[in-house]
Amino acid sequence: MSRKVIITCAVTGSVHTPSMSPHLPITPDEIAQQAIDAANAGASILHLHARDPQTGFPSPEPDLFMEFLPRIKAATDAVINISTGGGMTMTVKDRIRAASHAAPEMASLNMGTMNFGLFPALASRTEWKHDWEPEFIENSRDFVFKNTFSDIETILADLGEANGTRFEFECYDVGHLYTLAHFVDRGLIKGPIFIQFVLGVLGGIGADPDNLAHLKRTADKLFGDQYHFSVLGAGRHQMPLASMAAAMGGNVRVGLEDNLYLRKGELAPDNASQVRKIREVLDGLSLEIATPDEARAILGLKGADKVAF
Ligand code: KMH
Ligand code: ZN
Repeated sequence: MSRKVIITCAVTGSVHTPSMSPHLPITPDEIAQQAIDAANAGASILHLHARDPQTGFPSPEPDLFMEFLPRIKAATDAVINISTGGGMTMTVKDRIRAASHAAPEMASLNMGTMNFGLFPALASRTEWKHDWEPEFIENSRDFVFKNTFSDIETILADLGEANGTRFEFECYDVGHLYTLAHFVDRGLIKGPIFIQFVLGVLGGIGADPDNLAHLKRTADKLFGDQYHFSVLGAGRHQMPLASMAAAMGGNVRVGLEDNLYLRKGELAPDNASQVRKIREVLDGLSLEIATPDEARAILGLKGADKVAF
């Protein structure tokens, strides 16, 4: 198959809070609609989190996921990827519940314990829709994003072994690639490996071209041609880094989970607008996008008929 670019759209996440953008999808209706629109715009993978519909607080509740997963599946052919990163207040056990219940084709798997600082965002806002928001963001100053070897083993066993779910391996620094290689060496992870290089999170590697080149060079050394990579640049780094990824032979991730803007000073009206924007870049590079079935073939996924929703 000639090279096709997989677009992942991460629709809402758990990093941004409702006051930061009126366009951040919160309710199951909003998440479903924006996910469907993103798929129609060209995203072949939808990376999904849930939120409490009243407050917008990130939620691990499988019942909430089940309010939008079947609707997205009925309306699109896109691959569903359920987060196991969850949100700051969740235990690892909680973070796995939705993916364990729904047995999706894909789930995220974060490859190392780290700091994850959102608190600089406090400086740019004084008014909040919900009381929980400033406290949630401030608490990131003391937050440890826990992804120990034991956590990774649990997720590989409970989701991978048990349900045939495959993973978006989120690597926020070079060491995370060595952790991934460790699990490959133990035979607990088999190809095709899909690595999401995450750049620009406060606590992870910085978002610049040199760092992306170093991540790719390291992955080439560790995994040879047995892997595919995609790139997620946090905030304003999203489009530049996704563009670099595409030019370097990789795949791209966009979506309001990682960046609320379409361009400087202009909030993205929805997720689909970011998908359309990266498609313009891909088109400029004469790159074709992968359909969901092409993404399934590239990543060795089990198929949408084998999920539990
Ligand atoms: N928002 C990303 C930087 C996950 O859901 O597993 C991290 C993420 C984690 O996507
Ligand atoms: Zn996520």
